[in-house]
Amino acid sequence: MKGKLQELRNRALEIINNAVDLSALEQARVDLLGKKSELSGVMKQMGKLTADERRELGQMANELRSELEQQLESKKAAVAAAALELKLKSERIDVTAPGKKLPMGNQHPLHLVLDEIKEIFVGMGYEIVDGPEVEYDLYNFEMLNIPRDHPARDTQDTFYVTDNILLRTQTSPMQVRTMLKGKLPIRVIVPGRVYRSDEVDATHSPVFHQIEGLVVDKGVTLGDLKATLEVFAKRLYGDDAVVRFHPSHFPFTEPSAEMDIMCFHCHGEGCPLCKGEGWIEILGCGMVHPKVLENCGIDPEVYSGWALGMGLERVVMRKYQIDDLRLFYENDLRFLTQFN
Ligand code: 2NL
Repeated sequence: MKGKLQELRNRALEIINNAVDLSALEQARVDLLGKKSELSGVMKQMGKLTADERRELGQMANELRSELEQQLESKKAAVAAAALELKLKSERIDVTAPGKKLPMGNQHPLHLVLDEIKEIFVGMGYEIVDGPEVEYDLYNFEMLNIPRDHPARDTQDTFYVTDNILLRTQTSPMQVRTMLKGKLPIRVIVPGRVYRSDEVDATHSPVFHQIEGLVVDKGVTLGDLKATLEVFAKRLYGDDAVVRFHPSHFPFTEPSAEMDIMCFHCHGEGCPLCKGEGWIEILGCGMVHPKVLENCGIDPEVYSGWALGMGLERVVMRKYQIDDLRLFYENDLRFLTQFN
């Protein structure tokens, strides 16, 4: 029996030594010291021994039990310490490590140029206003002197929601709303999203952006229009920008004009950029048609006004020589990050 205890001790110490975690140690404790353990079995057999043998073996067994308990405890402490160390190591944060560089966003080119244009007009005392994209036919067409049979009304161009409600095809309905409020004089810039039922290609999109402007006051003349737009062109394109006006037609202005800027590439000679013209069209404008003023409750005998309209995408495309409008909407960072 002594030999058995000796052999049990060796085996037990090895088991304890090999236990790698707390659950293995608990299992070892149950196996080695529990009621069904070999050691308990040895104790139970003590009755068969003589008193002397029992005293000697009993002492050995008790010593072995307390030795194993001690070994289990110290191994447990070692395992716990190792686990803690591992945890601390894996969770360590190096507060001195250099930070990760996050990619910085930048303004969309449409927004960049829109901000520039707004800034120029705000600098001249204009107010920026915006309004609904779902509009009444009345404000989008009727009040603007665009008759029922005008081609712009064609359902092929206009997204109708109901018979008399549509997605605005221009931002003018907001100028109508401004005039209907009746607070004069008016100096407003109206940028916004507009909708036309166009197929997508390099120069067309069913959703695009317009910037319109409206001035209504006593004694406003075509001279005011020309002077203001010339200053605008020079602020946007540089002091050496040269502009010209030529007659045009819009139902809501009379007279109507278009403003061109001398091609900044060939200076009027004609080149691929201006398609041989020497001049590039920038915007449409004109004196507000007396009928439009009247429709909006303003007496054309007392007040006059001028208005302008331009397509934001086209202005930006010319400014940065972008040849495909779809680039604005595709969110390709290789394109978008070129404008800062
Ligand atoms: C263009 C030309 C234009 C207007 C828009 C306007 C608005 C009111 C009264 C009179 Cl409420 N006119 N807007 C005037 C002239 C031209 O747009 O080519 N746009 C892209």
